[in-house]
Amino acid sequence: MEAPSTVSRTSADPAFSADVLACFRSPRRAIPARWLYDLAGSELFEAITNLPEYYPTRTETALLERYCGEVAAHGGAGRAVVEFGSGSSVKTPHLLRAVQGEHYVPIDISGDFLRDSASALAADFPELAVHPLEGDFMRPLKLPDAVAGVPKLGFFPGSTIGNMVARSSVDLLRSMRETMGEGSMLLIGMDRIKSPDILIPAYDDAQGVTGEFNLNLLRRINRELDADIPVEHFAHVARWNDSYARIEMHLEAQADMTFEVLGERFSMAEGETIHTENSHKYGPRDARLLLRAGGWTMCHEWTDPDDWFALILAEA
Ligand code: AVJ
Repeated sequence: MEAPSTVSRTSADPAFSADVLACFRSPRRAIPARWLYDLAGSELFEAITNLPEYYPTRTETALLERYCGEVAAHGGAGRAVVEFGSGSSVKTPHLLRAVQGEHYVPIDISGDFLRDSASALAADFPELAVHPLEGDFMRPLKLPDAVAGVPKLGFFPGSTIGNMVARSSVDLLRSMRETMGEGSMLLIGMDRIKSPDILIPAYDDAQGVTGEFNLNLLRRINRELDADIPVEHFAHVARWNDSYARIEMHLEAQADMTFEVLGERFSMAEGETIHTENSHKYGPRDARLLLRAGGWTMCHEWTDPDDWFALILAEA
């Protein structure tokens, strides 16, 4: 008789293993950016937002501090705020205070994260009805009954839309429109196209934090997928791809190598890269066209004096 299995190897997320194996089996190696954000990756990203070279977070936060009153005046007042990806506990209070609506619906794929940020907010806004919704907002979702018939203001800060290729961003904007309904508004942050002299350091900082953030993906693969990738033989690379108007993050092999992932053997040659993230940038007209393709019309836009980042209010 066979002994019952007592092996307690941490079971890998099947979607993660599928994406990683597909990457190494393909000649064009790429891994979806969402896998960068495990606990260590999320902490490193948090550190990135405080770097002197990384202008987006502080620029957007300043715009929100300054212009949320105008967002309310341009039709946002009194609406239920629906936040897509409820991470940004520092940004949301500015909007909630200005809009003065009765309802807040934070949406996130991670239930734990959602409950933490929702309860933190509920403490600061005792009058606000908070309705956390666990789900994947890339698809249309059914909002809680409590906000049925209440006008809605979607909130999608952080230039998160920049992570997506054009086709996926349009799908997402259409899903948001379907989730919230016609007559809804959307406040979205988008990073502007600017000189690579500003962009590259923002994604390749002097302290090497962004490099650590990128390399953490390989460490995660080693940890969770029983792999032996020689992390020390990879270098972080940030490139401006002008024809796609995006910053690309890659991990570049510094030597020929072979390694194993989940029992399968792979090789990479010196100079080959793994593409790990895109960060698309949008000029003023690009942003409007993207929104229109997704079913939204821009009503107003606020930018910083350098025009580095835009906060855009649109309606469905
Ligand atoms: C979280 C997608 C907005 O693209 O600027 C920052 C991610 N990656 N530095 C961005 C990121 C490296 C960030 N977003």
